[in-house]
Amino acid sequence: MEHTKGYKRILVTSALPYANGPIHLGHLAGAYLPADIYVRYQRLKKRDVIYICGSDEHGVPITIAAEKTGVSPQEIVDEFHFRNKEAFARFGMSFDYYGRTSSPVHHKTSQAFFLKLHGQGVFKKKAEQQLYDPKAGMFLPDRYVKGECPQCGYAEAYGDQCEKCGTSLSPTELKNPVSALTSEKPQLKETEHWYIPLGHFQKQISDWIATRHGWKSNVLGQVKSWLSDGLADRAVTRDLSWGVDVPLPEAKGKVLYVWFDAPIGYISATKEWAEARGDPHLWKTYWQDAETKLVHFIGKDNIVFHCIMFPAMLMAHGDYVLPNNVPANEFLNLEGNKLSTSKNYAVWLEDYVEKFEVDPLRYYLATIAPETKDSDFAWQEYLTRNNSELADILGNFINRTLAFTNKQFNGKVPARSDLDDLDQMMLRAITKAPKEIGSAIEKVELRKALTVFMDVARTANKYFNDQEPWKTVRENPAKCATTINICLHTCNTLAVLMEPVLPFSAEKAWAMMGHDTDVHAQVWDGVAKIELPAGHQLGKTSILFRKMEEKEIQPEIERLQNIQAQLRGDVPVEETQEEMKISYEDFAKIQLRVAKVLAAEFVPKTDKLLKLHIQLGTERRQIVAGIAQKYSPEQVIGKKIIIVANLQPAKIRGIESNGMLLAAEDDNGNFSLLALDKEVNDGAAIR
Ligand code: B3M
Ligand code: ZN
Repeated sequence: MEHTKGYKRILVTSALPYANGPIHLGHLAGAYLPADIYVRYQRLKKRDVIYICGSDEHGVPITIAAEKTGVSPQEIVDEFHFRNKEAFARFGMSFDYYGRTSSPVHHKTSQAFFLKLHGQGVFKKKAEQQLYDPKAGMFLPDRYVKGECPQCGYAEAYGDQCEKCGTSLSPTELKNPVSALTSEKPQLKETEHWYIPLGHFQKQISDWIATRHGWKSNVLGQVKSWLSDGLADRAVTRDLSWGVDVPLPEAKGKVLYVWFDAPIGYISATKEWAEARGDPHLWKTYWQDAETKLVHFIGKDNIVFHCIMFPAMLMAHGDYVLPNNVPANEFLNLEGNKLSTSKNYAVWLEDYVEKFEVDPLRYYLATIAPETKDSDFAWQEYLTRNNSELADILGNFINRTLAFTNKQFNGKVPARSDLDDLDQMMLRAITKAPKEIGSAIEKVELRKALTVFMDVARTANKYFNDQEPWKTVRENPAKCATTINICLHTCNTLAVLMEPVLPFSAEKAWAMMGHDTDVHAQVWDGVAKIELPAGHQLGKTSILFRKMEEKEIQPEIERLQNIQAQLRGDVPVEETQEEMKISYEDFAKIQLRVAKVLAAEFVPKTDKLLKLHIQLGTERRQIVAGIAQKYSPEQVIGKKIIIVANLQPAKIRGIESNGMLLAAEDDNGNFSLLALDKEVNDGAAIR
């Protein structure tokens, strides 16, 4: 990677996550944690750096999520924008600004961008035949067409891919296609779209890529393969109702393609950041001054957009800087299997932060960052890394040093006198650490940075052992004082050097060293030189890293194993039950019971869901039911209903549901709750 030399400021972005679902560990390891570590380091280096991110709120993924839950796209993005923003904050993500692409500034900015390119004659307008749903009155995105896979015959293949055999498809290849919205047979209908002819930028992109020294080989590999295939025209508009309207009178009902507007979101968010700082023009220096180093952190599936499509847009526009680096990461697997959002095979950040500490996760994820190839998250290894590295090496060194100082020196820094070889060696190790760790972070080699960091703590533990201060305290007090002085000096340095990766522990350690200043505002280069004056009073000592127990992670491991067992078919899954006969034992596992509805209310911002408080004999529970379009709260209060009582608790739109009610629905949409024929007490079992 090119060094920051020669640049006046750094603009760092992380991919804007789609606001259609929560953040999981795969996201963090790919595009977010590495960027946060990089940015925190740059701040300690006292460089002018800003870190921009936000929600990607357009695109078919959002409309699909909206349809699935029966709410509007706006409700979906409102929910996940704030949930994700909050989860990121709890994880210590230090964005300078977290925007959203539904904002008016973004709509204006991306429309102006489109118009500038349009005015310069950059786009090609092409008419073509696309699938149209006459009943829904709309053109169908690829994902909205279903039909038979031409490869394997699977009947439920999507217009962009068959989920059974994995083949990429185009919707016109499907046999017997139907609209996923209405089940109508789609018709071919002509529509017009604007295309960016990427081929026109082929030479400019290739020449620019050739100057990108130090880029990661996985990134260059992908880019070069796209280039050697030859760049094709890409549509930048879509026939959809959700998105940024195409700002042309003849483009009614059309919106910008999400991959056209989303990267412009980096620019709009920077504008909003500048506005919020009361310096509305400040964004321009970050985007338009050649002395800005622009770095995009992304996952590997976004490479083509950040290394070809967006740069081509920026080149065409002409006013903007191009990315200096795009350190894309490979993927993170989970317990040896691919992460899957739809199968719930993931560790969700918002769940994690409810149960565990943040820094051990940041540490473990950074040590397994998928920098050059896919890597694997395993709970057992997470525990081991926490216990044997954070607790036993780093935490142990700091805690034993502080405990010793408290006991033998009343919590005050003892004076240093003559230095022996071991003292010199320890001082050399911490003096060179900032530079070594720093140059690894500069190259976004986080695994290496952490290895060097942990080695300093290892060296420090060995130094403590070899100097045997518990003996010299009696035999040679001056030597003991020198040893402890150097150990404290080392703790002080480690407190700052851990900040990019372990920001919460850094705060704690810094306070334990007796500082009332801000650890996040220290100077990376100077930290090893800070003198702790003899007599300096340390702060209150507490355990820096708690050891974790197996039983804390066991439920997490079991949850993931259960999902895998279901996917393998060892345990029946919902989707396949339709065609499947089940044994009596399986049936007997389901506990059906009578429940009385005590209270009912609409779930805010949805039109399908009711939240019910129910009585089951002596027990009270809450369930969420998708019946709001058929029953009002008043109609169900006081009723006796039938529920599945031993379903695993689930969160529906953030609300805990402890059971599922039963209802019948026919093909005409007639809908009825299951009711009892005679009076029976609530809580009664159904057999
Ligand atoms: N939302 C895709 C993704 O989350 C997309 C990134 C946009 S970055 C401008 O993978
Ligand atoms: Zn197939």
